[in-house]
Amino acid sequence: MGLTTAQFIKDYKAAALHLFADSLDNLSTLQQYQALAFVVKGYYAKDWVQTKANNEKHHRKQVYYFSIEFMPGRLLGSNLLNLGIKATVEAGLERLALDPVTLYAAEGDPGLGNGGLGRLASAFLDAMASVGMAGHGNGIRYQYGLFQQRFVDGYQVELPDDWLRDPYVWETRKENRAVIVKYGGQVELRPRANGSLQAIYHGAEDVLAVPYDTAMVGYRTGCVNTLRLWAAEPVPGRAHNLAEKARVNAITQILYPDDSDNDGRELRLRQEYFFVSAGVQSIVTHFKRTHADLHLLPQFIAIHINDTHPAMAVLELMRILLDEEEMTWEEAWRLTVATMSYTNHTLMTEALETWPESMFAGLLPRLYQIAQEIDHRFRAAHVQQYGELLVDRSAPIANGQLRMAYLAVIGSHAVNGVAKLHTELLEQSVLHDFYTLYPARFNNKTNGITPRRWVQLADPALATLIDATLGPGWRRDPRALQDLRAHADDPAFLAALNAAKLANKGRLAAVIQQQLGLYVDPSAMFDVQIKRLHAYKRQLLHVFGLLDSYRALKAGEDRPARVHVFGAKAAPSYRYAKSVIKLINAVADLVNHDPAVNQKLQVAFLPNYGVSLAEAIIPAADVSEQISLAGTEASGTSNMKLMATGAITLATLDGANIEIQAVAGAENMVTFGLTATEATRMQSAHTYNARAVYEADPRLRAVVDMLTDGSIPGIASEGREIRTELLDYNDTYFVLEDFAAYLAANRKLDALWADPDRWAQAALANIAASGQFSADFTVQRYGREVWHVLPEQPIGD
Ligand code: 26Q
Repeated sequence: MGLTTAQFIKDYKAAALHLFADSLDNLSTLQQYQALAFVVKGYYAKDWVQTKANNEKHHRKQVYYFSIEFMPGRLLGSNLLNLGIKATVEAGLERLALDPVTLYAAEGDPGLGNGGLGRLASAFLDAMASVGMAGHGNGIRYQYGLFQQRFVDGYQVELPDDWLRDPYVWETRKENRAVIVKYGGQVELRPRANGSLQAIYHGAEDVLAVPYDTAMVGYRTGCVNTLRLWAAEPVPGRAHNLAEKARVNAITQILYPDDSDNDGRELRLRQEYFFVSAGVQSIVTHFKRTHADLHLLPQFIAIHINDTHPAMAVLELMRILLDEEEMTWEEAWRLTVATMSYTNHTLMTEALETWPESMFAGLLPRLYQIAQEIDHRFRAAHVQQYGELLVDRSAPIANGQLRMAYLAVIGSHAVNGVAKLHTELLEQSVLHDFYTLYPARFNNKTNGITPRRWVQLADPALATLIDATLGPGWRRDPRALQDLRAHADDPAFLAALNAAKLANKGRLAAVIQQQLGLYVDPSAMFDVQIKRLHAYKRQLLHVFGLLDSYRALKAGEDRPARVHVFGAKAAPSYRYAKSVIKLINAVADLVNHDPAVNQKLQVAFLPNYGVSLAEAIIPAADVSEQISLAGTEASGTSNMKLMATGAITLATLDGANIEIQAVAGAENMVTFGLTATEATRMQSAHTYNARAVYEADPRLRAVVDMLTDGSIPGIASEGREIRTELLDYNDTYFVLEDFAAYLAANRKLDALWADPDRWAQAALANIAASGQFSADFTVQRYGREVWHVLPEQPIGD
C-alpha cells in the first residue's frame, strides 16, 4: 500500500487522540502499542471487506481449517511486514522518537495452543492469505491460554495466562453472528410425510456462541482472511443463576494442556462440540445466503479437521443436512465426505482420542445416534468383503468407545500424515485397515513454516545479508534461496554469515543474562533444543550428552565451548516430564557454577517457551537438536525453523528430519541412532535390554549413575524416578541404546565447528534448502490435492 511516513504520523497521532484523548508522548507504552495496532487495523480493513466481497461475488471455494488450537504469535510486526509498510512505519516511529522494538514487545502473545499443532494451524492461515487462497480458521477463544511457566527452585510452576486482561486489539466481536449450541436433553425422532425423520429436542441446554474475528493478512497480496474464535456465553434474556452461568463460561475458559490423564474429559468434549457446532452452523447459514442449492456444498466449501479434536464436524454436518435440511442419509453422507478432510498428527496409540459411549450419548444424544448409524453402515458395507474381524477392528464404535480417528477417516475424502515417514507409518500401522479399505484417500503433506516470521521478522541480520546478496525476490518465493549456494566458496559471504549469527547470539545472550542472570559467551557454540517436554523427544539424551562433556572437561579433555539452550513446557500432570525439567535446571546449576568447566560448558534453560521466545532463540542457534526416537515425532517444525536461520541439525532419522537431510545434503547435517524400522523391530521382538546396554558402556554408566549418586545436588527423587524408568522399565524410548551414537555425532559437530568456513558452508546449505519448507507450498499442495481450490499441477513440482 502506498503509505507515506507523513501520512502515517498523522494517522497515528489521530488514533492516540481518538482512543485515549491524549497526545502520543503522554501515553503508556501499552497505549502507544494499542494506538499503533488500531492504525494498522485501519490500513487493512478495506482489504478485509473487499476480500469477503470478492469471494462472494466470484463464488470462490472457501477452506475452513478447524483446529482446537491456534498460536498466531504477535501480529503487529507480521501485519506491517505483510502490508509492505514496515519500513515506512518504523521511519515514522523514529521521527516520533519511539522505539519500534519496545512497541512490538508490548503486544501479548496469544498462547491458544500447546505446541506444534497449534502453531502449524496459524502458519497455514498466514500462508493461505499469502498465496491468495480463501482459507479461514475456526477455533476457540480461550479466556486463559497455555499456562505461563516459571521455575522455582528448578521446578516448573504454572501460572494462569490471563491474556485478555489487556484488550486484544486485533479481534472484532461479531455479536450479530452468534449461534446457539445445544447440549444434552432427549431427542425424539418423528416421521415426516416424506419418510425422513424429524428430530425434536427436549430439555436441551442452549449456549450462545459468539464469534471474535481476527484478520489474517496475506504477504503483499491484498488478501485478508479470517480467524474466527468462538466464546461461550449464556443466552441473553434467559434466567440464569450463578452456577449455570459458570457452567456456560467454563466451556471456553481454559485451554487443555496436552495431558494424557482423564481429568475433566467431559468439559473437553463440550469444548470440541462447541466450536465445531458453531463453525459448521455458521458455514451452512452463510452458504445458504449466498448459494441456491445446498447440494453444491462440497463444490464451494472444504472443512479441514486438524487432528481428531474437531472430528465430530462429520457428525454435526450430517445432523444439519438430515434434521434441518431434510436430506436423505445417502445425499447427506455423500456431501459430508466430499466436504471433509483430516490430518493426523500422531502415531502414539494412547494419544488417539476415544470417548466413552455413555458420556458421548449423554452430552450429544443426536450426534450419538448419527455415529451409531455410521457404525452400522460401515460394518454392513464391509463385512462381506473383509470379514468380521477387520470390520470390528476398524469400526467407529467398539468396546464402549467412539474412536474419533476412525470416524474422521470414514467421514473424509482425504487423510494425511505430516511427513513422509509419518504417513508411511500411518498406512502401515495405526490406520492400516483403512489404508486397505480406502487407499486413494491417503496422502502425505509434509508440514511447513512461515519464513516471513522466522527469517524476515525474527532474523533481520540474515534477511539483510540475503537481500544484499540476492535481492529481495526470496522474500516472496523462498525457493530463490537456492541461489545462495553460488556463494558457498565466497569467503566474504561466509564471514558475513558468521557475523550475522554472532550478532544474533549476542542478542540472545542479553535475554539469557536478563532472564537467568547468566553470562554466556556469544562465541561459544549455541546448541538448542526447544519443544514440549516429552519422554519421546528425549531431552534426557541431550542432558546425558552434556553430562558426558562435563565429565570429559573435568578429566582435562578439551572440547569447543558450548552453551546448551533449552526451552520446554511440561504438561502440569506429566510427572516424568517435570522431573526432567528439574534435572535440567539442577545440571545447569551444577555446571554453570563450576569454575573448572564453565568457560567451556553452560546450560541456559529459558522459562516460558512459546512463539515470542522462539523468535529470540531460533536466529541465535548454531545446533538444532531433533533427537526423538525414530518413528515417534510425526514431523517436527522447529527443525525447519532452525535450519532456515542456519543451524546445523543434529538428528535422528525421524519425522521431517529425513526430508531435511534429503534437501540440505547429508554432509550438512549430523544424523545418528536407530532407524524407525530398527526400533520397531526391537520393540516387537523384545530384544532390547536397557540394563545390559548400561552395564556394557562405562561412559553411559557414569552419567546414569550421576542421577542418583549425589553428584547433581537437589534431584534425589527425580534422579531415582528417571533411573527407574531407564533400568527397571527398560527405557521406553531407547535413550541408552542411542547414547553412544549420540556422543559420536556430537564429536562430528565439534570437528566441524573447528573449521568456521566449513561450518558456515553447512549453515548456508541449510538456509538455501529451507525455502522448500515454506508453508506457502504446503498449503498449495493441500489446495490442489485435498481441498480442490487450486488448479491441479503435475505431481513432483
Ligand atoms: C489431548 C487430550 C486432552 C487434552 C489435550 C490433548 C492434546 C493437545 C495438543 C493432544 C495433542 C496436542 C498437540 C499435538 C501436537 O502438537 N503434535 C505435533 O504436531 C506437529 C504439527 O503437525 C508435528 O510437527 C509434531 O511432530 C507433533 O508432535
